[in-house]
Amino acid sequence: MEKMKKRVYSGIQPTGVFTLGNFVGAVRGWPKLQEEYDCIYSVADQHAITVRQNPADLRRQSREMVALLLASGIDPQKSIVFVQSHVPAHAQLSWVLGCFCPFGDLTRMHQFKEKSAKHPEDINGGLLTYPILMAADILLYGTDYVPVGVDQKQHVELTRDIAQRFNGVYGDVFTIPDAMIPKVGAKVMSLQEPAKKMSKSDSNENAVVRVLDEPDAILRKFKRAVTDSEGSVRAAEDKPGVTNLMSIYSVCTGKTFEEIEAAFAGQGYGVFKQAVAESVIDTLRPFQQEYKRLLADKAYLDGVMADGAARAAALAARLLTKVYKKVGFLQL
Ligand code: AQP
Repeated sequence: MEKMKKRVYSGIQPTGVFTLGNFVGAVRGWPKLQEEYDCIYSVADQHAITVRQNPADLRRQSREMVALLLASGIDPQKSIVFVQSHVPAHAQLSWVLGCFCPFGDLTRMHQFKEKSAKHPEDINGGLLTYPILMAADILLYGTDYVPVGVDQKQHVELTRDIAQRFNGVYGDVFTIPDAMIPKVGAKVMSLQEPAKKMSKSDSNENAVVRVLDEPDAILRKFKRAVTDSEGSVRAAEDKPGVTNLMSIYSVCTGKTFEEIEAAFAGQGYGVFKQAVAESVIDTLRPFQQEYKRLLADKAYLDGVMADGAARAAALAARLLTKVYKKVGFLQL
């Protein structure tokens, strides 16, 4: 695939308002990449149905997710923003790639294990083959870099394996992508169970800060955040709660861990939690205002989605045709 700039691809599931984890680990970094790279950002509704969704909610949340992405600073003139199910090539390539992915590799994925444990009543095939669809998302566009949180690293590695296996048989069809993981904030943890990542679908609202939460809710959640009994603001493996709050504060203020430790030395967690909450409120304020403005303009959002889908489909069709020819599907 001919490209002027290196290509970036990433996606987010429209499973609800995204969390501070999604924001800090992934979405916040996406707008900055637009100048240097050709960026494609998708609302991954096909991934979302691996867990049962209410159809009306999924539809609404898909449009809202587009507004959330634009509010974060993604410019649909510079980047392609689209909804995954609007470009059928993702599902089409996914089938082919599934035939190049050993079953055992899929059962080893952390996310499959975690989501199977979380939804024992519905361990469906989509939950297992999710990484194949993700590989198709990435490989369809000749992607060089995939900006994601660290929880998705294993899936990007599997994508590389699939691409290399396919290229080994048919020549250089796929670009081999690299994950792009932020140095700080790559895994924001739950405020209530700091050993677990913060997740959109967590049923305990105190554990999750959502990017549209009102300031008083943000303050309340941080005040209730689980820490430890030591009372000193310092990062350590056996202090996951405090370390998590320090990462969040570091991302929101640009301060290093050393600077944070020095600034809060001798002060209790109460003062620190207040400061973390205020830094998050300040970071999210402009984003929240822009989101409200965008969501009021449904026609504009629908136009962005239609334009994005057309541009993505045109790119995807080229690569899919090449793959179909390579594997021997009869061309009419
Ligand atoms: N806690 C996190 N810290 C840092 N990055 C995170 N990401 C997710 N959680 C954290 C990154 O956000 C991007 C989009 O994620 P997703 O919507 O594809 O789904 P996910 O990884 O399954 O996120 P959630 O919030 O846990 O969703 P649900 O609850 O619906 O399953 C990815 O780049 C991810 O790395």
